[in-house]
Amino acid sequence: MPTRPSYYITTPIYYVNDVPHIGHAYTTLACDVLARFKRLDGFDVMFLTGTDEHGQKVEKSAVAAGVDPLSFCDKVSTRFSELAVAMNFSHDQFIRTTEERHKKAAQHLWERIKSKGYIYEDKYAGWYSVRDEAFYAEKELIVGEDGEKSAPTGAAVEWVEEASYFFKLSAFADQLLDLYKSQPDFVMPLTRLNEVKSFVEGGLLDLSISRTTFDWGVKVPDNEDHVMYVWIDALTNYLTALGYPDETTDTYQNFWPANIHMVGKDILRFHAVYWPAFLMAADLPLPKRVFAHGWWTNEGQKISKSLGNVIDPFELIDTYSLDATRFFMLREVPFGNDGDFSRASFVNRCNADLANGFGNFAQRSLSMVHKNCDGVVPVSGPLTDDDTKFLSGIENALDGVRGHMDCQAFHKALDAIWTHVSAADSYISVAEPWKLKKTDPDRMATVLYVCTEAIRMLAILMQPIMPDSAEKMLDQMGVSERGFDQLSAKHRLKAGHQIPKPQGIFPRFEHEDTK
Ligand code: ME8
Repeated sequence: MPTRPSYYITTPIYYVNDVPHIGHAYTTLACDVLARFKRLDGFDVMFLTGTDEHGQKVEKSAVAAGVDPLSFCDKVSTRFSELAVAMNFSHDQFIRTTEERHKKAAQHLWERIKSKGYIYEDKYAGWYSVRDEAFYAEKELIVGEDGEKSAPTGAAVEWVEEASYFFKLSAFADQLLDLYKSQPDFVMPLTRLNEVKSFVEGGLLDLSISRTTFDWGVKVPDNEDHVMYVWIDALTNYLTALGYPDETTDTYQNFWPANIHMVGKDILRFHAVYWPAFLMAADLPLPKRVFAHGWWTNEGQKISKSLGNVIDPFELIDTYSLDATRFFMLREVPFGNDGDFSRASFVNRCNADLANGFGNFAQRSLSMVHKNCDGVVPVSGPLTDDDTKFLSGIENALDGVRGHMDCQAFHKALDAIWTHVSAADSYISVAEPWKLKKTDPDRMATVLYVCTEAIRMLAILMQPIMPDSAEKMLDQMGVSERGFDQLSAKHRLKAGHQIPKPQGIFPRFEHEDTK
């Protein structure tokens, strides 16, 4: 039996120091859309998300909340899994770094890197940012007017001196540069690749990979005084989920190396420099791609708890529906760029593309079928050239959409689909089936058949982005086979299926100030 190609996609695992917001929902949504797309396209997919629960930042938040770190993690991690349910994410696993299997994997990877001679003991004296959970070199810091130093991200830094194990990162500069050269799509988009390259070209210092001044972390093997630096612990999660250190399982064999690690631009260095270097040191295969997307701001401002402008994805879903929320996030901003969230653009975009666009076309067509064709999918007469051209346009859209999905250009994939929504609108406006009932009922039946068939194919294509709405639409039409292989003239909609009175799927929203 031919085996299906495999596809392994991961989100960052989110810190549990804070509850989830739109940024977290965004990254996982992008992965969810890709995972759903690949499954419908015949791939065997492993989609991983989860929470990052160790480190000083999480420990401090637990202390501030007055609870022990694990109870704190249990509580906040649950909020992330609730978000995954609310957003209808289709992940195969939700990993937590406090799980035993993960501790075992992280310790194994450590020992393996150590056995190859890339870990040594010394003392760290330098700058650390708890907010970023990152070490910074002196030359990277920004000095404010008052002489205060901060991280390039704006986060506070503190001077740290403690016993530490080090990873010989400096030994991997050439291999990393070779990697970026021989596999230029290892980091995407291109601007991010350039950033990573210049960071490595600027010289790599060895990396401190253990801490001794707190103990909320995975213990370093054979030295209980040290806990692992949270990033070496966290990055290992991508292996843990596949059963590492057992490399013989089918799951590990099928899915490692990962096809894509999706991350925000803030954590690119960890994924595109440190992670491949750890894997090179351990002599393990490297992931195929790290994609770093852009940053959401809220009405022009950085999103932050202290500014009180965090966008709550649960609230968006309650206010605007799940699928409108999913659609807006990936349709509005070119994936990779920064994007500004505003309710006005949310309402405009969803009204134009969903309520007035696809929703209106589907509602009009299916209502006419219901009213004029005894509620059943009509029998089509011979198709005109225009009918065939319109339908084959949608049929052939998959290749273009696939190409965009393969380079994570979600906005282009949606654009490609919406070109056909506009074509559908023009088709029905020109064919005017409402005028044909008396003059040419056979032609009316054919036009309505073509419209219904277009809805079937468009709904199939839209499943990854709006799974609930597409499902409702396909249910209404009695379509049970929904894979992308169904986008072909061979699988045309059967006449005779009873269509219930159509329910509007996409509501029209009002602007806040006109309510
Ligand atoms: O960095 N816009 O976790 P984290 C877009 N635990 N995306 C955003 C965003 C925004 N305003 N804010 C957050 C960590 N994100 C580590 C990861 S992985 C082995 C360990 C998203 O909770 C974006 O994906 O700080 C970003 O990279 C991630 O949340 C950071 O999540």
